[in-house]
Amino acid sequence: MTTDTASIPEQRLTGAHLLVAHVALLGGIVTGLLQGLEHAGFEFPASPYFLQSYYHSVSVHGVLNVLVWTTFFICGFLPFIAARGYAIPLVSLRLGWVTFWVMVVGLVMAAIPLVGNAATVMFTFYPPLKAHWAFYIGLTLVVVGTWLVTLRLALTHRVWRAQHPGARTPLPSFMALVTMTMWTLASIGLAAEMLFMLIPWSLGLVQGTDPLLARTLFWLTGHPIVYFWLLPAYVSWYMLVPRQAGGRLFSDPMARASFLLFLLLSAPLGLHHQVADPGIHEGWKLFQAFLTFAVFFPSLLTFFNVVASLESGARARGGTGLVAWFGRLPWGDPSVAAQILGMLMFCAGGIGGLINASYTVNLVVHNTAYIVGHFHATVGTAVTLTFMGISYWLVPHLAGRGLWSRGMALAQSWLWFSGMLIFSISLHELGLRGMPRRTMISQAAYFQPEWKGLLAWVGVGGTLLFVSGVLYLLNLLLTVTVSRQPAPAVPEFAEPISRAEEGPAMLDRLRPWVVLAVVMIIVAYGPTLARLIAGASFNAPGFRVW
Ligand code: HAS
Ligand code: CU
Repeated sequence: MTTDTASIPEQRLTGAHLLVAHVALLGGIVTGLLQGLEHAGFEFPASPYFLQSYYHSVSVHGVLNVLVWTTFFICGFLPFIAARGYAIPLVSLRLGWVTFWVMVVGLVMAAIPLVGNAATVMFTFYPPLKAHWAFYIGLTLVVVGTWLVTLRLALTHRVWRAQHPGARTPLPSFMALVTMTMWTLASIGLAAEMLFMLIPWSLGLVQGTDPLLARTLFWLTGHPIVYFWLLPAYVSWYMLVPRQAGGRLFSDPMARASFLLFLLLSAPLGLHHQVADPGIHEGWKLFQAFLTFAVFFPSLLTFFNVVASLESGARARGGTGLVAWFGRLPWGDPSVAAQILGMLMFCAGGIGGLINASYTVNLVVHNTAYIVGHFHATVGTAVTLTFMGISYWLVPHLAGRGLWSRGMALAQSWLWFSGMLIFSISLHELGLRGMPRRTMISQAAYFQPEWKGLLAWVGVGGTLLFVSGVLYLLNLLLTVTVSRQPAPAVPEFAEPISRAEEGPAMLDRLRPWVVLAVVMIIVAYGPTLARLIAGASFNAPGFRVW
């Protein structure tokens, strides 16, 4: 199904994205360690030359981890996978490099105020917190870069289609294209918030802003962004891990259906982040709460399909029994182990998401440490540990040298998983005991004695995660610099048991689904946005509080 089509220059482009991603991750784990230790009772080492406050740290941590690490990894990984799926080179390497530099220029623009404490506004940058204009313009450029990635995939798709009329799109390429299309569509909310509200406001062109309208536009993109992080991990779970485990993909049509459902259902449900916001009608909040439960289904399809595929691999390796086969997966392969541990954590993290989404229960957990526990299990483990598992074959491939140490990689994966169990469970429980999120908690006047024991565990978990992160980065660094091992082969894609041709041709179309997705967004958001825009009052002054 695959041939190695990635030329050396194309590989360099992938490598460049991964390099930026990993530098960001380094900053993310250092700040994470300091925050975990602060929770455990150590004094936060604020300094005018480094991190000026706990909140400065949280802003840097959030932006580097969930915006930079994820986005740059994805924009390197998905085109790589798409090209292998199509078995032709992607069009215009030049467009690829222009895209990369647009994103890097944007990143540097955003990073200067961020590091300089002029954008201490968290990764959600809710107004009336106000950042330096370069932060908003920089992030907007990064988003524009992601649109160009979509464009490059779409142009390649056209070339491939002309050469293969009537054939089904290779599944990995289809998944990459659907993921980028979903994201491009969903990022319209963020683009509107930036262009019409935050950028003119930060440049002083308008005096005030409307926080509720800004938040609503933000979450129109802010929810689907979590699936922009998740779906590339799903690509690996469907297309690569089953093959790495010696098995086959259970069903191609079911996998396509799952991705198309994400295209339809990712965007029209961001209001589940605003259940506690006044000024939005409960009817629409409830409607979007139902849609949130609907987007659970493509993940259920994924669960079923991926478990069945893994089982086929484990049984081929001699696994037996109803559940005992699970032990027969190639647990000694760090790339596989990391990703299966990520899947296991996602079972818990995803169920936590359903709790968040349960309208009235959301009022109990909203803005508490519970949410921090949730997203460290999802983006912090399901996604991040999967990306680490992918790096364990991708980086050696790009570098042309074998992984420096498999043992260290295995230890790192288990350490991340166990550190995160401790960290995330403690935060969930602290949230249920009423501890707020995004707070320098050891300084809070309302500090509750019953939080103390659990907070120590947050420090322990955070430290284990830091050690694991350092082992990961060190292993990759040694791989690209001193490893003498021969470069490994890239894992082939899993062959499906149930093939694309067995499903309806509709599952290989994109345009009708995009139209339907737009209609869904208009139905779910139209009335609320129309009312908020009609009644908008741009009178909130900006604040710089830290
Ligand atoms: Fe979430 C808040 C609801 C998924 C990330 N979420 C957040 C925030 C982040 C985040 C970052 O409804 C905080 C934003 C902020 O700063 O305020 N989330 C959900 C729901 C899902 C969900 C219903 N979230 C994610 C994913 C994320 C992510 C994925 C990142 C990648 N989330 C919410 C809500 C809030 C929220 C509310 C707002 C809370 C508030 O009040 O602020 C669902 O998509 C989850 C469905 C998935 C599952 C898991 C299925 C399991 C699978 C694993 C397969 C396992 C295998 C191996 C194959 C139910 C697919 C196992 C093998 C065996 C043999 C067992
Ligand atoms: Cu959400």
